[in-house]
Amino acid sequence: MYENILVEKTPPCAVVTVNRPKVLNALNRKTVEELDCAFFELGRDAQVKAIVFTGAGEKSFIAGADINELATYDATGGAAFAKHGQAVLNRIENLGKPVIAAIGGYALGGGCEIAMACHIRIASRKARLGQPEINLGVIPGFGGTQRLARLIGEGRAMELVLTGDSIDAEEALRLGLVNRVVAPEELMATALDMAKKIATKGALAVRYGMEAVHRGLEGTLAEGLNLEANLFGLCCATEDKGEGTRAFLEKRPAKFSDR
Ligand code: CO8
Repeated sequence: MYENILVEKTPPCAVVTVNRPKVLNALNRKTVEELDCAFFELGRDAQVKAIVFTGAGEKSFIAGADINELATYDATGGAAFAKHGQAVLNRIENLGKPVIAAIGGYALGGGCEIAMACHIRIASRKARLGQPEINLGVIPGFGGTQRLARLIGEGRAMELVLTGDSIDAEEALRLGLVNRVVAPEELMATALDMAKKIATKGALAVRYGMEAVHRGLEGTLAEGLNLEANLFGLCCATEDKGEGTRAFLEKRPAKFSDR
């Protein structure tokens, strides 16, 4: 069992909650390790087709890396913790099933970074996002300098990383940092509804769709189009494609088997 996180499975969805509300769900080493194990396990669980990721309490999603631990790192320890965190966030990003961040409050530093490794971000009106590391004399270390620039553009990422200013949910929506802003009481229901909706689709098409969008951004347009065509071809070899097209022609809902 985990000490700092909660994992609730209600197939086809699961909810992962960072559960350290007294420190606004700050990420210490143990929590990062637990997230690594939990997402590894959820990635292999065929019953789970979509995941909602959130933080306990009303005040915070995740207020960053645990500054008590950060204070103790030398160059070697800092690089090791950053690399470990990056590997865990890469695991989330490459899970092959959608992870939806439900951001109820502060998503700062490592919290903003982990939200950016998720595939979709839903924020409550009370959320605040940012990369305040510069105020601590460091820079983002869990991929923030890279994913933020890719999501919102270089100039705007530069401003957030260099000023350390946090922004509210509406500004995050305007910048494309979050997908939607909802009332606080609607946050979990909105995220879960989206997870459930995606879970009704064929898991292979979902995985290939994610891969095409995400990997495609890493190369040229020609490479991305080639990847898309190959993944489209793979979809055409699935039973789900047979079922999806047949169901449409027979005017009934499709029942995908994820094969
Ligand atoms: N780490 C540890 N404890 C924290 C953190 C944190 N990141 N954030 C909040 N807490 C604790 C506070 O110390 C406080 O504890 P206590 O009650 O014992 O005094 C408790 O949570 C409640 O916090 P506040 O009293 O400060 O609550 P406020 O509502 O006044 O303020 C803020 C909320 C604005 C979110 C404020 O707590 C804050 O600024 N927190 C720090 C945010 C931050 O700087 N985050 C970035 C951390 S660095 C980082 O994430 C780098 C990631 C890459 C790491 C690579 C590692 C090498």
